[in-house]
Amino acid sequence: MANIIIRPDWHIPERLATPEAAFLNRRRFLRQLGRVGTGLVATTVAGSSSCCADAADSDAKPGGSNQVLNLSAAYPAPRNAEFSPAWTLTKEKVAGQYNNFYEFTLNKDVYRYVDKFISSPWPIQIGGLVDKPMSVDVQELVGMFGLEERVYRLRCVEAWAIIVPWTGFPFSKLIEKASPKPEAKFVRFETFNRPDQAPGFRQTPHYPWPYFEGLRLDEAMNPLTLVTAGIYGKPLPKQHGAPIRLVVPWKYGYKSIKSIVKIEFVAKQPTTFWETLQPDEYPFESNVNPAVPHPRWSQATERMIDTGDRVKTQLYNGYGKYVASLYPKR
Ligand SMILES: Nc1nc2c(c(=O)[nH]1)N[C@H]1C(S)=C(S)[C@@H](COP(=O)(O)O)O[C@H]1N2
Ligand SMILES: [Mo]
Repeated sequence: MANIIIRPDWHIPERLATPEAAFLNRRRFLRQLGRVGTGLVATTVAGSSSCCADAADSDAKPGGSNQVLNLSAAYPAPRNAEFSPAWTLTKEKVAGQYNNFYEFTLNKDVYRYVDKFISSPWPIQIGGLVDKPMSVDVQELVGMFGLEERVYRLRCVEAWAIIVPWTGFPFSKLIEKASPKPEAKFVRFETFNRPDQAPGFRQTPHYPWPYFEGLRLDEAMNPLTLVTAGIYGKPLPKQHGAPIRLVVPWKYGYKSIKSIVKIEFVAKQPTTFWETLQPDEYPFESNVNPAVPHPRWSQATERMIDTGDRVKTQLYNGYGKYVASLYPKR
């Protein structure tokens, strides 16, 4: 197939440039958390409530003397002025009822199947080729880096698109903290694997669960790459990837892996879930590109899911200013 993206001979710069912190109001964030001094307590929520807010709810541990992190107090987070375009947002309800999350269902009505999914507590392992591996609960992780809001476009490979305000922090901050060794050239991400909490696993036993994805380290360090805990000024509803996901807005949506449990720094390009299933259709790089059709459909235009408007797809989903330099002409 002539038009498939050819896997490039990647050039990884010797020195990883530290992206300028675009905007972070950590002080305000910590104040909102009501956190003073040390002793973050990861909260435990027994069972799961019906929808959406449970990732933020927190209860004091019995007998615990430390202050409890109350993430709901951190919302809405301050908007980063650099990512505050005048675009019309996709309606919240539509975005929350039209999702891809194959752990639950192959259809778009993921929100109907999420009740059993327990998204708190949520330990995350960060390791591999790093000087400072960590195992932290998501609340503690978010407490380390603070939250900001950014309006991004998200383009699914299926040619639909949304414009939504995400709440998160630049992945580069976490990478700097973990301090990758010089051999680390890629990052691998993994989602939960709980067939008892999500019905999709058993409907697709031939899929290589758990869902896994990857980025080059320089893509991971790009200031656009957002570790995301919220949407529309609230903690992520389960169907959007509670309690923590990635958002990589210049790549097709499947790179924006949901409900992450593991982040690993590796030397070799990792395989990905979709690449394992269909390498010709879902290559590792997967940058949004209107000139490269999917083998089974055009990528020249996309449909906004709430209005049905058809708009022209843009190279790198319109984020060339930030990412074109990662992909020199070849
Ligand atoms: N773990 C996991 N992450 C996932 C997916 C999935 O099936 N499982 N689907 C991806 C796809 S194809 C898209 S388009 C986006 C959709 O994100 P949204 O539902 O929040 O709009 O999530 C991505 N992340
Ligand atoms: Mo997608």
